[in-house]
Amino acid sequence: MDSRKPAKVVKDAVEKVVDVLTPDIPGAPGSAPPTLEEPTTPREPLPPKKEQGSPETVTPTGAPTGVPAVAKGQQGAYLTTAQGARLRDTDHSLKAGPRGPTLLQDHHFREKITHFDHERIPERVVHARGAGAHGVFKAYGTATAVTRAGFLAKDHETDVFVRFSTVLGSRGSADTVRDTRGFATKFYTEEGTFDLVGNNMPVFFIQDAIKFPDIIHAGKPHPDREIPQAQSAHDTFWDFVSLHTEAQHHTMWNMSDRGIPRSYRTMEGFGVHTFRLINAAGETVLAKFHWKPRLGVHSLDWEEAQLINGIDPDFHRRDLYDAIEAGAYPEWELGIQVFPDTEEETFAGIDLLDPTKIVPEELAPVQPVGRLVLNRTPTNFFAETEQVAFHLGHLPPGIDVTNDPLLQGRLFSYVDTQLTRLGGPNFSQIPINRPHAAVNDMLRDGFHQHAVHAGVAPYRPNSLDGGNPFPAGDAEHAFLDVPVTVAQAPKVRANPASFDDHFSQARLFWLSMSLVEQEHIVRAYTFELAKCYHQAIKERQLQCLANIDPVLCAQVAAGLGLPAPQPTEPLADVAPSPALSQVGREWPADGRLVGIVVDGDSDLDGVSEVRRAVFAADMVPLLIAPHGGKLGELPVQRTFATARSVEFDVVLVAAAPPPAPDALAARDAKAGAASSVTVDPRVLLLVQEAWRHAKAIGAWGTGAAVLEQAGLTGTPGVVTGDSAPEVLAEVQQLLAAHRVWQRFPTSLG
Ligand code: HDE
Repeated sequence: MDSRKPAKVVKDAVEKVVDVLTPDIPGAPGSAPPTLEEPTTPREPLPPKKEQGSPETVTPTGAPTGVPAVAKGQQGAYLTTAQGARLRDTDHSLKAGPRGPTLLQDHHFREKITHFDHERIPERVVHARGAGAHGVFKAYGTATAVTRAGFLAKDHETDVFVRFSTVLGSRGSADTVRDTRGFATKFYTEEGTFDLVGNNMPVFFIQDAIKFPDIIHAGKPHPDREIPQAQSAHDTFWDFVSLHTEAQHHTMWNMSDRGIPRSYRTMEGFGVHTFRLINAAGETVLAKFHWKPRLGVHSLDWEEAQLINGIDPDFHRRDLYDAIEAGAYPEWELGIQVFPDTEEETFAGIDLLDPTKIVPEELAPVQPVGRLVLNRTPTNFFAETEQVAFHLGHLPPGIDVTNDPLLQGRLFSYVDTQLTRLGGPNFSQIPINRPHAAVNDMLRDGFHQHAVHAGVAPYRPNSLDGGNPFPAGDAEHAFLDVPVTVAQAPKVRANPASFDDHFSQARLFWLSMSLVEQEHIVRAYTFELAKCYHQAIKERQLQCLANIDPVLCAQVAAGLGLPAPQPTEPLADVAPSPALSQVGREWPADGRLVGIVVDGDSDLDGVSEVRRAVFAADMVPLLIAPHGGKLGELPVQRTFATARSVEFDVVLVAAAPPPAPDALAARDAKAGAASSVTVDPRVLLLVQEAWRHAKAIGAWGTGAAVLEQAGLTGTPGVVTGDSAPEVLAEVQQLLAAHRVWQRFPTSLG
């Protein structure tokens, strides 16, 4: 509306309203097309995207249900109120004259602002920061001997939604902090939804759910200043874990490279608890779930992680979405460790109900049962990733719980938390949470009830609804609570005696690491404890480390400048588990980012050839040049001003770009002499950082001069040569090992 001519506009509007109030209402269903002149230039609406169907007409994963998809909230060409009344203007509130006060009667204004005021919902109390994706799980059929779960039958395909997360940080915190990562998977099985709500570490800080508020209060920012955000490097965290020594094993995982994953795509996932599986014959086994990433377990370097937190706080989110959109679909194999369901519920002397313990893969191999592929990013972050609600009690027939006291408590917590977070008990009706199985419950009413339930008898037994709904049996795939005998025992607030062993598996983990991984662990403990203000807390944690391993303790103590205490209990005699180490194996390099430094003088034919070869290897080439635009026919993706090394898995240098003349002049003037630097300092920083983070580096043509000037030539993992494809081939070999491990200094061994 043209605000410079209010009187005329109001008069026009009144005339139009009079037009509208004629019996043949333009635009009403079935009537002639509206003859109203639009107040603003009419624009064709964008066609709705495939996934923008209304909740009623699409399944949670976006698959149409057969009813024509209608984009609720985005129907029709015209802007409307929430009730569908067409609007002339949404840019000006209704005022008593152009300079007058806003009128209370402006219902459109109030509806718009009120809705906006309530757009935010409480973030998750833990795991607030996350990223999700849709995918498909296809079973190998290898699990049918141990479970009747239909989705694990051979070649069965099940839609899934996965949400990855950090634990401590709030919704807007950075991705690459040192923390545990959530790995929660919703399988929309035909026998009811199965939620596998796991982490990227196989153990937990506590053995009993009643301690969860304690560990989380200790890890969250201090209550007075609300710092630090998304960090464990502070007094309250170390105060708790050093006193509550059952946390030591998980803490060791956090201090290892597992605490800073390179990507969600390169994380393992673990169900943590032991579950009970039941097969068609009614036989049971105990089992632990594992996710194995196709690209291998790969982590960041700590300095790299810290830089990324500033340069690209959305690093993991971006990586996940970019990979899916580029067709490099993230993949995991689901595996199970299977144990006999004995009365003791132990295996090889390890208590299977203790969530601070693993069973080493060498003792119980992980048997693959299916493959997960994530192939679609969410259409709307809030509707899907934020509103998805996981719960350990979402179990299909064939999978049941055990008495792990952490698992038992979680069975209560996950429904309870949604009542506040999603505003009531009907969260399973939110599109992303809707089961793909037919639902016929007798739950009724409540906030945000979307269903229009028919019938008069939501109770059993009934005669008025013909006895519906009917109980199911085995033949109808009913859920089975395994009739486990509950021991005759006094009611106590106590743990089994085996839960008292707090150090042996932390030691097992430490001894299973390569020297370079041990060095990283030492540095992580030293960094985190050095951030504590209280001397007593550092000393108490050193005592825990002494009980895990004297070398570890001595190294951290030296870094802190404190004496290393003696162990207060005998060191556990444990065999290492090589499967825990990330070093020494080779993995596919697809999906990795290759930065290529070029300038106008580069061998552009060589660069083109390398780009093609990088694409052919399913990796992503990104050209880094002094300026944007194009070099010859080649598109430039990053400039020296925007690129930082942490973005790339490997850096190739095709030219030795000189410093910009003004930068050189300024530098020379400061130094009082001509500079000896002949390569742009930003390129030198790029390769030096890549080197420090143990990434493969390659150069050909004049590019070799850059590595020469950076002092990197001839060091491990630095490849130079005349032929661009040959340099790339060697670099690709290096990538398979994830890092040039020998570049990390180590004082151990
Ligand atoms: Fe959770 N946890 N948790 N947790 N957890 C939540 O549920 C809780 C635990 C895990 O992406 C909350 O919906 C208790 C272990 C993931 O939406 C809450 C205990 C493991 C996610 C909750 C644990 C996890 C959560 C917060 C101790 C690995 C994110 C929001 C008994 C096996 C799910 C929500 C998502 C989220 C409670 C321990 C994994 C409050 C009480 C062990 C991946 O219900």
